[in-house]
Amino acid sequence: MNGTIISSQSLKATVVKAVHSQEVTDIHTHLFSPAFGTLLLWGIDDLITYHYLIAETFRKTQISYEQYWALTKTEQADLIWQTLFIENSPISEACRGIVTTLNELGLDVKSRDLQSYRDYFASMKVEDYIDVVFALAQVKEVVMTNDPFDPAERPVWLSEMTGDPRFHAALRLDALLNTYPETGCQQLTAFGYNVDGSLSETALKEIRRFIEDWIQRMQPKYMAVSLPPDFQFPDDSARGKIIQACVLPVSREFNIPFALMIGVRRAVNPRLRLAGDGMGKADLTSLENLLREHPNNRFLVTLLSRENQHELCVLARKFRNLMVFGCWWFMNNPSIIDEITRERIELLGLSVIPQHSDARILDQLVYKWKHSRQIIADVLADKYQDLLDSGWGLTEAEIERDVAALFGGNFHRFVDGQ
Ligand code: HDL
Ligand code: ZN
Repeated sequence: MNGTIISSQSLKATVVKAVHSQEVTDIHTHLFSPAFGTLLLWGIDDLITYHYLIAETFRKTQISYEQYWALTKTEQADLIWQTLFIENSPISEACRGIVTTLNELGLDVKSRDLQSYRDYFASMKVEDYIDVVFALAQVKEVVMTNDPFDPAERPVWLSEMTGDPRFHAALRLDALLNTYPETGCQQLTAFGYNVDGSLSETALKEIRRFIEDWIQRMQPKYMAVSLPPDFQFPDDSARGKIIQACVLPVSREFNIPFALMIGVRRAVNPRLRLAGDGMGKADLTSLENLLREHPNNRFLVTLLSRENQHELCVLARKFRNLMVFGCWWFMNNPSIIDEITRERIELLGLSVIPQHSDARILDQLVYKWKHSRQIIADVLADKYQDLLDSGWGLTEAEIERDVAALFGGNFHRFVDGQ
């Protein structure tokens, strides 16, 4: 063994240092490189009007949906700030996150002076601010969520734009897979693909061509789709047929994993718009079928129900073509991050991707990673202490090696098919 064996006394400090100094690959975000212009959200008013805080504000005010959506973004932020930060303590995870971010940026959060925060961001250029945020959050690179059906995003990909190498693409297929009969088919026809509602052989070939065209254009790290809790596979639905005939073969041919994000029930309250999505416990038999019947496909999977997390770990023990990732959305809260990270380490060791940020606003990287690093460090310190208590010897270099795997190495090896 190379290096000095660390003592129990120095273990926690060693783990905290390794976790907080390790640059991370953030494998799922809704961020955009500057080439996408205003699609990249940043600054105090975008932070405050994040859909998580919108949902929380409605619980504390009597404003109607119509009145709220008629406000300007600044007026919405004023209302949220007054409601959740002034009239109430910002104690929820989404609120505390803004406090952490402002504090990490060196702003005086005790002043609660929203205008002073606005003045700070007004003085910032986004290209410079990306460097500030990536350095503060210790983020090496992020993976975006890229939708070829999005009318705002699509033209940027079709232009001769040059991306920022720190922003990787992910080809998001929700519109194709979840809305093919309603809208996907018509949109593909409009894009020049010879498809039809009955998914003839020609249509399936054309859908493969569409996916291949966007793989060539985006060079994505993976393809992704979010799925409802009642997702079935195999399945005679348009989604089941397109996954079977198009996505899985292309995934193998281009050596690009398929990310499944299962458990979302879209628009349970449509009047909340982006904040109106809900969740449900999934039947993981469909995922099991995919893993077993397609051993040469690789699947990144994250689930939205806390009640699904333990069985996901057991499935991952059965199928090495399953990579468990992140504490997604309603899972991304300290109590649940702690619980599921512990069970993942206990059942899967160091063969998981413990976290992603899901950041929609650039500045969120600062708090989402600071908060998660604290929890992951606590879990790892406890697990390493259990190991030392069993007589094992550990070096600082080995802890750094393990953390590097969790914070990017596992992702790159899985994506590269190693
Ligand atoms: O479907 C997804 O990728 C989700 O992450 C949604 O974008 C959701 O609105 C979200 O931002 N969750 O954090
Ligand atoms: Zn997301």
